[in-house]
Amino acid sequence: MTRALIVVDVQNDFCEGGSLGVEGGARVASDVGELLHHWSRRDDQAPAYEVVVASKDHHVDPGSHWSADPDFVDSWPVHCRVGTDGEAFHPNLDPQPFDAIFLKGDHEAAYSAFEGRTVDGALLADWLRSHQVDQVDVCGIATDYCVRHTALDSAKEGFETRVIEALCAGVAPDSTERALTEMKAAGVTIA
Ligand code: VGL
Repeated sequence: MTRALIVVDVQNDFCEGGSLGVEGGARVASDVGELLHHWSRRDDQAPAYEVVVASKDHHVDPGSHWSADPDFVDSWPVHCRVGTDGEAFHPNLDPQPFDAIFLKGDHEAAYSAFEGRTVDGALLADWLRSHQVDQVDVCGIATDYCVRHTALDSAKEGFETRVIEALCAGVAPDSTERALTEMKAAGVTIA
C-alpha cells in the first residue's frame, strides 16, 4: 500500500483576510503545517505518507468564475490571481515539503486537484500512479468545493480515498454537510 496526502488550496485568499476567506482556513493551514513538520522530520508522530502533494487555485482569467456580483456557488469574488499574494500558500502552511504542486484553473473554474498540472504538465492521477500510489488522503480548503471535487475524482480514478475532516474548512455549514454525505455515498471515508 502506498499512501499520498493531497493538500488542497491552502492559499491566502481562502483563509481569513483573503478575498474568499473561509472561517477556519488559517487554523487548517497551521494544523496541516504541523503534520508536514512531523512528516518531513520522519519523527515518531510522522504520518505514513510516501508522498505529499498540493494543489493551488491558479487563475489568470477564469471567465464567469470571477464576478463583481458573486453568488458564492458558481461565481466568486476575484481570488487566487496568478502573481498576487492571494495566490500564495498561507504562511501557517509551514513547512511546504511537497513532492509536486498541481496548478488549476488558469482560464476556467477548476474545483478538483485532478484538473491541475505540474509546471511540467503532469496530471495528478498520472503522477500518483507513476508513484505507485493506491491510497489517498485529502485535506484543505474548502470542504464543500475543492476538497469535495478532489475526493470524488480521486475515488472515481480508483484510489482508496479518505478525507481528513479535522484538517478541512468549509465555506458554509449546509453545503459542507451535504458534501460529506455525497462523498460518503461515493465510497470516500470521512476520517
Ligand atoms: C474554491 C471556491 C472557488 C475552493 C475555489 O478552493 O474550494 N472555492 N474556488
